[in-house]
Amino acid sequence: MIRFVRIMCLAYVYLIFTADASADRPNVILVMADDLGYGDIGCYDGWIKTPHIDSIARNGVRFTDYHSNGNVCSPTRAALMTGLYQQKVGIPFVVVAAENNVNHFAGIQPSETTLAEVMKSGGYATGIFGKWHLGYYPRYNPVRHGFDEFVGYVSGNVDFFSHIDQAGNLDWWRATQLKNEDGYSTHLITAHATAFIDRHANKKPFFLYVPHEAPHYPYQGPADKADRTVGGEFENHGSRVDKKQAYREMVVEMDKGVGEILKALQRNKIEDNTIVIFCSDNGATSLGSNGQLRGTKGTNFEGGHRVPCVVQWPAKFPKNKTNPQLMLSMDWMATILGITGLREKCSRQLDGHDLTEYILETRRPGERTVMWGDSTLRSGKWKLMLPQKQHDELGLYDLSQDISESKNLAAKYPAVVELLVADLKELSDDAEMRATRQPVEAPDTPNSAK
Ligand SMILES: [Ca+2]
Repeated sequence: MIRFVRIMCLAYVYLIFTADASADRPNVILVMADDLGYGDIGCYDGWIKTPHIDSIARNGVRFTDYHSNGNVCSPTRAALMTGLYQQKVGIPFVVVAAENNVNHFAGIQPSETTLAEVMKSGGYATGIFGKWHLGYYPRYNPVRHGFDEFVGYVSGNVDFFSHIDQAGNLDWWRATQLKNEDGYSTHLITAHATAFIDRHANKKPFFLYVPHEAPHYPYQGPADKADRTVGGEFENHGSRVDKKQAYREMVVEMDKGVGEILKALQRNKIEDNTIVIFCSDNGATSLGSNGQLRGTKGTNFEGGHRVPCVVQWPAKFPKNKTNPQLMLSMDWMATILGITGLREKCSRQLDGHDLTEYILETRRPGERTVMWGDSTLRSGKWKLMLPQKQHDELGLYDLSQDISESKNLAAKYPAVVELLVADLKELSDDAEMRATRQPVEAPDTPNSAK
């Protein structure tokens, strides 16, 4: 009898605990800018005033050693959505709009497990509003990869007003239906995101992914007009002469959108238990600023992938902290699944790490070994670059002393080079061996409403 009572008590405690754990699970909002650099925004001493993004840093944690997985769009998004190196997802390159390029047919394959799929299977409502860039064909659509709702575009960029991609096709979707809307894309993305929050607040928990277009080209501010027409001739980067000023306007408008999201959380009284992450998908072009970092988008110098990232979770995370832990886009999946208790729902071994203890500062910053493509490795303070684009010699940099990568120490430390070259080969060979293969022709009918 005593044993029976004890078992019943344990069962009761277990039920209370799991019910509470479920009720307490935080909402998660992941806002990502497109091509925003380390030296662009206020809380990174940048040249553009961004009070709303800065408020997340004040209310939470600002990372100084956060990196996009890729130095261009699609690879970072592939890693962010799967928690894996982009090579393993078969997307180490940009999925392009032009159909005469075989990379046009690539995308996120049905065999992958996405962050959205796991969150959805764990009872979360899921939505994405903005840029997908993980495949043009219906099988690649976000609603086929764990998102309940999708409004936005699947290519790398659209006209901010006409929503036409750089191949001259209309690219604005509601789930799998091509359905244009009137408005400046930054405003539309924000409006859909805040409406999603209003719809789902205080029901079941939600995962909201807000991949903004700003400040990617075409450089168009909110007061401009459409440049692109279907089948027309246009300059991809837009018709504005003062492109740097347009860039600033685009970032300011995105920052206001972040403010609208924060206001929606306050309006619904869910700010305290909602994790809000803001980050970028790669470094800035020469139009923006990567601060003191060398290189730009498209290169493996720090300016190509060390980017802004701030996060707040008022209920649990510390406030107004600067965090030096090395972190990559692919770490968010393991971190979010760890926090929400959904890790066991994902059967894959992830490349990303759960960094919650580092964010909480219950663990001191730790050294890691990570790669960018098959040519660049970071291990602790060391950065190895094999000969590559804009770097035709082998490079070794000590980032603890030389964040601008100005002194190549390869000749001085040949033993370190040898060790890191071997580490990179091992990591890279493993990723290549496990890589998902991509189709070399159209996998299904484009623009269909299947
Ligand atoms: Ca980008």
